[in-house]
Amino acid sequence: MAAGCARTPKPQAPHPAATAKSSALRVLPLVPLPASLERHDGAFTITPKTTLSVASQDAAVQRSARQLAELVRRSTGITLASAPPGAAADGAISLRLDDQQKSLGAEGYELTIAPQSVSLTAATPAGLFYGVQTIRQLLPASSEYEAVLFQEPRPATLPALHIRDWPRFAWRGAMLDVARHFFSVEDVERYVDLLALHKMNRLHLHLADDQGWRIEIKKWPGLTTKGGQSEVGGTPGGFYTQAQFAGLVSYAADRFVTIVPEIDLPGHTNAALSSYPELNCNGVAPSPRFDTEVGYSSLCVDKDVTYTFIDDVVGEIAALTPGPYFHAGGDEVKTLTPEQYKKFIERVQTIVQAHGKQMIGWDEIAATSLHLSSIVQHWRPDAAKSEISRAPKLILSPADRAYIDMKYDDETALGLKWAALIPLKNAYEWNPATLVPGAAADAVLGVEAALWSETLANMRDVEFLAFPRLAAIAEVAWSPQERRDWDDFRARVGAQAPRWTALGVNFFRAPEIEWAR
Ligand code: TNX
Repeated sequence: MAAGCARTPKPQAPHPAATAKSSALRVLPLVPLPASLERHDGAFTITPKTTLSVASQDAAVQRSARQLAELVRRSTGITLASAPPGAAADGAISLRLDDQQKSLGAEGYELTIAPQSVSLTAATPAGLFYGVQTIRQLLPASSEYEAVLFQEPRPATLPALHIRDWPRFAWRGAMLDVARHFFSVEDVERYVDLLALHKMNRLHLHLADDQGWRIEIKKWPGLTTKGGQSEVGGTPGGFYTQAQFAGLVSYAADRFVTIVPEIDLPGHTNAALSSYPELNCNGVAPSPRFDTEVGYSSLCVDKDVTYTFIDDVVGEIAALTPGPYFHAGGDEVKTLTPEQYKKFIERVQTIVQAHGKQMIGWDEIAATSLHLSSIVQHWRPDAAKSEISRAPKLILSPADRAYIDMKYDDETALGLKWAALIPLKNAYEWNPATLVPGAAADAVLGVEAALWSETLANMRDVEFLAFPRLAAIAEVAWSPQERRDWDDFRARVGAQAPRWTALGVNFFRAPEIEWAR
C-alpha cells in the first residue's frame, strides 16, 4: 500500500531541531564552555509568577538584571516581577553580589539552576554580567529578537545545572581595523555586543593607518578633515569625534569591554603624513593612498615636531580612554634602520607612560628596551620566538590562528591569505600556554582575534569572517585547556546558529559544522 493511503498516521520521530529545543537540551549551547559544569535532572520553568530579585543597588548589577529581564520578556512575553532581595527563593531568579565568591576571581560567577529557583552569585558586577550571558545562551534564541509581540505569555525552561565559572585569561580581545575601511559608531557598538555575548572583554581599535585617520585630535584637526576622508579603494571614509569616541568607550564599559586605542607609529602613517607636510623629513606632504601596500611610510624620527605631534595625540586619546592601555603599533617599518627604530619606540614608550598608560606594540617592539609594564602583541608566526619570550607581557594573536581576516578556505570570497587559510578548527585547536616556548606563564595576558579590513566594506563582511571563528577564540581565551575538545565545541558552536540568526549575524556556515535550525 502506498504510504499516502494509510488510515492511521504513523507516529513520527521528533524532528532533531525540535528535541534540541525541549527542556532536555542534548547539547548545552554554551560558548565559551564554563570552567566547571554539572547537569542535573529537571528544569526551571519561567512562568508569569516567576520573580527577579536583585540584592544590590550597584548600577552595573542593575543593568545586568535589566538585560536578563529584557531577554526573558522577549523570549516568553513574561515581565518578571521584582521580588524583595532575600525573599523566599521559590519561583525566583536571584542575582547577588557575594564576597564569599572571591575565590572565583574578578570575573567568575556561580550559577545554580534548580526546578524551584535560579541563583546567580559572584564577588563582582563583572561576574554577574558573565553569569547573565550564560543564562542568555540557555534561553530560547527568540530572546534576541527586538519587538516581538506576543498574544500570550509562553513559558520557557532553563535546564537544571550547577556552574562555577571563571576565565582562563584576563585578556580576551578582538581587534577591529577601522582605518582601512571605516565603521560607524553603531557598527562598532554591535561588535561590542557580540563580543560581550561571548565573554570577551577587550576591543582594540586600529584607529589610524596609511589609508585613514579615524579619531579627532583637537590640536591637529587636519588629521581627520584631510586624513579621515577616504579609505581603501578611495571610497568615502569617516572618523569619530572625541564625543563619539567617549560615548563608545562608555558603551563598551557598560558591557565590561575595555576599548584599547591604537595609533600605529612610526609606519602605517601615510594619512597623517599627507595631512601635515611638517611631519615629513622633506617637508612635502605625499598624496592620500587608497591601495593596500605596507611598509613605505614613516614619521620623520629626527624632527622634534614628530614628538610634539605624538605627545599631543597620545595625550588627547589617553584623556578619553579610562583603560590603562595605549597601543602604539610599531609594525612593518621598512624605511628606518634598527637603531632608529629602537630609539623611536623607546621614546614613544616614555611619552605613553607620561600620559599614565601602559604601552602595547606589535611584536617588532620586542627588539627594543621595554618597561616591565609594556605589552608585546605577538602576530608574526615566524617571528623569533626567543626574542618574544623575553617580553615583559604578551598578548597572542598568531596570524595563522587568530587573524580572522584570513580566508577560511580557498573558496572564501573575502579576506586575505598571506599567513594561512584558517578553517574553524585551526582557530580553535591551539594552546596559548605553549605557543611561545620560554615565555613565563604569567607573562601571557591572553589572546586577541585581529580583523584587518582591507577587504571588508561593511558589517556583513565583518561578521562573515568573524563568525564562527570569534567564538573559537573566545573559548581559547576563556575555557580551561584540558576541558576543550574540538568535537564538543563543534556541537556547541552549531547550536549557536538560531541565536546568531536571531541577532542577524551573517555567519559563515562552515561545512564541518552541523548548524542547528
Ligand atoms: C599585517 S598585523 C599587518 C596589517 C595588515 C595585516 C593583514 C600587522 C601588525 N600588520 O597592516 O592589515 O597584516 O592581514
